[in-house]
Amino acid sequence: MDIDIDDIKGLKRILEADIKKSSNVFIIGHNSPDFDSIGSCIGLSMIAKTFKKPTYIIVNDEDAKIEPGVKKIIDDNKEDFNIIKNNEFLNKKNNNSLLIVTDVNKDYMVSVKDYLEDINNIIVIDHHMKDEKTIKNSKKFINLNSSSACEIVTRLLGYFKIKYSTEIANYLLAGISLDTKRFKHNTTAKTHDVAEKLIDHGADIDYVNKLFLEEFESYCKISNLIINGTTIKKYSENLLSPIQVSFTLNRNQPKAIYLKEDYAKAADRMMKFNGIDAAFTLGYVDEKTIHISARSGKRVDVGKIMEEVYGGGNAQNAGGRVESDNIFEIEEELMNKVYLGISDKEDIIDEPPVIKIKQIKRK
Ligand SMILES: [Mn+2]
Repeated sequence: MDIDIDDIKGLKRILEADIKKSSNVFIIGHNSPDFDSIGSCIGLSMIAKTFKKPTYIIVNDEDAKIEPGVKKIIDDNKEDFNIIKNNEFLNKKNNNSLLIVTDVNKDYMVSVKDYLEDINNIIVIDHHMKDEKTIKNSKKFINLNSSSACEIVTRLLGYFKIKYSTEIANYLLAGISLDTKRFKHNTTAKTHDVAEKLIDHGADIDYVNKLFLEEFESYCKISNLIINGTTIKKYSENLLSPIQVSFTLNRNQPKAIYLKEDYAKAADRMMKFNGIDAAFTLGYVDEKTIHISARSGKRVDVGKIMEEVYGGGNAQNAGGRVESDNIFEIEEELMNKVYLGISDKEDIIDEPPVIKIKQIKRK
């Protein structure tokens, strides 16, 4: 059955009744969590915890793919708020579990999409438009006038008269600040009212801005790496649809050290460009160790290419390490491996139009 909840006091009543009658409570936001998603999860978890129910927040994304500001919030709260992955959710859920979905209402945007039918009680709290993919058989409070899920959750905390820490006030303010682009969009009198309450609770706009800055600096660092250090090779005679592979490394400062996660993010970001079939990013993680992150779509098996020398992984996602003080030599070797890997028919997953390779085309 689908129930629409029209007002926030109604939502409060339903939350209270449903939390009380459930054996445990799971809270989930959207995949690739942002500040609004994680902040509202933590706020809702505060509410469920006041009813002394085992309460868990599900974040199933790989650590390396979570933005640094959000990752910091998750790391700092992992234990206090039982932040778990899908597998633990599957172990702990039962017929009396309550699932609260926040900052999202489409089924394909939550990591537990395939298990929604197993959950008897789902409450969706969101500020985005509904469509045909909106989670079925749930109670929904969807308020398009709210700036953010954190705005809704901050109001709920007020109605429940729950005290919360300065840190939590900061997370909620970060969520509102993100979704309103720092109070410039979708901002109503209620948004300001809620922000004032958070500041009363000790929220500090400087702290919130610092969280944003961390995201921004990391974004720029990876953009620079991509812009200044990417070369693209075509590995095919088929002019209509050549296999295109990108190789990214810091060519101006080849000895520069980055975090392993940065290489993964750069490769992920390269894969978003149309026509890139595989992306390799390489660089140092300490003075002598080179890390390689490899990603691909359907046409190249990067796991196979990587496993030969440097490491391993699966067809779409692989990585590895090698010790060397000449990164360009390693890149050259990698390009050869890719060439050999692609020319071996077995390495082409999901057979595309016939691909013949005679030589690597160089720029
Ligand atoms: Mn949001």
